[in-house]
Amino acid sequence: MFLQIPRQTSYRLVSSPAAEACFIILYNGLAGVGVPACGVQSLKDVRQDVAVDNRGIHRGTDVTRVATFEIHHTGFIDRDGRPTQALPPFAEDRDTVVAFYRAMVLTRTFDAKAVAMQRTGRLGTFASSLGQEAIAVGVGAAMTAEDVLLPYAREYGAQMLRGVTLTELFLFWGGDERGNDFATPRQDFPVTVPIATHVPHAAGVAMAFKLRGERRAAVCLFGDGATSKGEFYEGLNLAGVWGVPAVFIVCNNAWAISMPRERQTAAETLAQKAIAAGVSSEQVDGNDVVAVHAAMQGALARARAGEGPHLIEAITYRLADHTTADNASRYRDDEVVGAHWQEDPIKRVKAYLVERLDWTKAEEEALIASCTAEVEAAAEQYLAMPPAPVEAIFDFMYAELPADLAVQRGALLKERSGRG
Ligand SMILES: Cc1ncc(C[n+]2csc(CCOP(=O)(O)OP(=O)(O)O)c2C)c(N)n1
Ligand SMILES: [Mg+2]
Repeated sequence: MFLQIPRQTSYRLVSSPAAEACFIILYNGLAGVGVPACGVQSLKDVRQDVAVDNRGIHRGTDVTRVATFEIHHTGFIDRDGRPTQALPPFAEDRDTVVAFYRAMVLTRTFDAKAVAMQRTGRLGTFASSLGQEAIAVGVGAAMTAEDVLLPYAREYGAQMLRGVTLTELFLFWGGDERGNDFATPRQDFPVTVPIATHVPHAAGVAMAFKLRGERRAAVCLFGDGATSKGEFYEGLNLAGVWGVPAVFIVCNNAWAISMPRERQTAAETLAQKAIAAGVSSEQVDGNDVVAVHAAMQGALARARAGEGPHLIEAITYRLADHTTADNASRYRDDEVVGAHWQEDPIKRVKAYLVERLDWTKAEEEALIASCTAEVEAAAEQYLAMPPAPVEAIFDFMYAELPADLAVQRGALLKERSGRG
């Protein structure tokens, strides 16, 4: 079996002209699944070793390597805020890093307020993005206004950067569909609660851009659990075969509700799932906003240049419950969660800012105060809004309401007017 391979995973697929196909996976020159556990240093050795496999079955010696692939993992800033390698130019630009930091702090401030409002009966079930702020911000900041975002549920950091207001976000999480009718960006998709169903949509959106010759990209985010669903494979397959300008981001937060990552898929990395669809892919430190942003910039540039889709697996950790309807302490250790707080994406950007870009205490206090004021103002605006008219449940699904629903709509209005 393979062990966790943090930096770079290297595979060689070897086929056999013999009746039964032979499938060998090697890691850094060492034999993996299905191969005798001796060191395999070269293709020549492979040929000798595969004559008889570890169950004594003859596999043939005349084999040809038909495909190779590698998954690379990139990180730039470690958990203490220290650069681990030469940084991309944007990471040396103070204004850019401060903008990332503010967006991440704003996300977390909104998050805390949303949880508090749910707990006090003023918001619906809410999916926290605690610990995942670097992904949404790194992605959202790389997009242009013309691109289209297809989010899952935890990416309001990206939605905010694209112009969705905090009031709209509160409305949505309060169960009010007006929260999805963004003033801007008009063509972005709303939160997609059904897991992975928006992956084929993203391929379709990107296909439209390609057909029209527009230099735009569809950007689709989803979780690790989504990569175990059919729609994920179908969407990736379409994107790969059509060669469309789409970027897929897997927010690998190690959990799908109570299902740990290792129990829902045997794949060694989630990035490698794209390879079978002919889609290039990579893995990044999802707690490092610089790594996420750099990967996104590259993927978007290639998509716009007509070089097709790309998938980024961003490794992070869900620090909160799955949603406010969950109690994660029933299925995971607080100690493990505590250890993951060391990876906090906000803490590390702050440390980087302080150490490298002279971020001051006064600037920090001003930033916190302005994020808090912004969130509080939006919450008040949301709470002050009169509820949507009840007949709105009929009004946005059809261009022309079917007769049976029109009857129900009329009956509802009559009943309500009767109540005075
Ligand atoms: C089609 C579908 N099946 C089941 C659910 C219930 N459900 C909601 S979130 C979730 C887990 C998703 O896990 P992952 O994709 O890793 O995203 P995360 O919530 O961890 O960010 C499930 C199964 C759903 N929303 N949609
Ligand atoms: Mg998950």
